[in-house]
Amino acid sequence: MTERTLVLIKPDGVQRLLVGRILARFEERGLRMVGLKLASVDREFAERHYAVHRERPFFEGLVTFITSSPVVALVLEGPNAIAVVRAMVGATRPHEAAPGTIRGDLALDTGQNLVHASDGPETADFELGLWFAPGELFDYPRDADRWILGPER
Ligand code: IDP
Ligand code: MG
Repeated sequence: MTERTLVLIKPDGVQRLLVGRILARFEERGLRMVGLKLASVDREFAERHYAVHRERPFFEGLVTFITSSPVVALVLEGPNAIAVVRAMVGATRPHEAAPGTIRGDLALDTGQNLVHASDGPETADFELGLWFAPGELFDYPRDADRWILGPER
């Protein structure tokens, strides 16, 4: 099933000069980029994005962190994109993230774990709508899809 999912390269990814390498992982996997931008997030927006965590003890720190520098927001599309991207990102706590995942290869701290990725279809819908206007998302054919998704696609 073709899905769309929201990914953020968080402030630590931008500040650590890892944007290109993180984007390359998703691009090489074959996922289609349908939206991409640099964005600066204010407190009110961050609180909406992380609303499900409002009652958590780490909420304040999380909001402060995500507003501390621009982030890269992207929308990726592909078969089972939500699960594929979550698997590529790895476990929330980097010491539990498998080698080969972004967090398992590049991060050590739970608060600074480089990436956000939607965790399910409803979250993805909500987050895409929050971060991107319809006109900022692009539908376009790629010749490589024949080789990435199979001859029927
Ligand atoms: P996820 O990013 O893997 O989906 P969530 O549980 O949705 O993880 O938490 C959102 C973000 O909040 C995490 O990526 C991490 O940056 C931060 N966070 C989660 N748990 C903790 C914690 O126990 N201490 C500090 N920060 C946390
Ligand atoms: Mg989450």
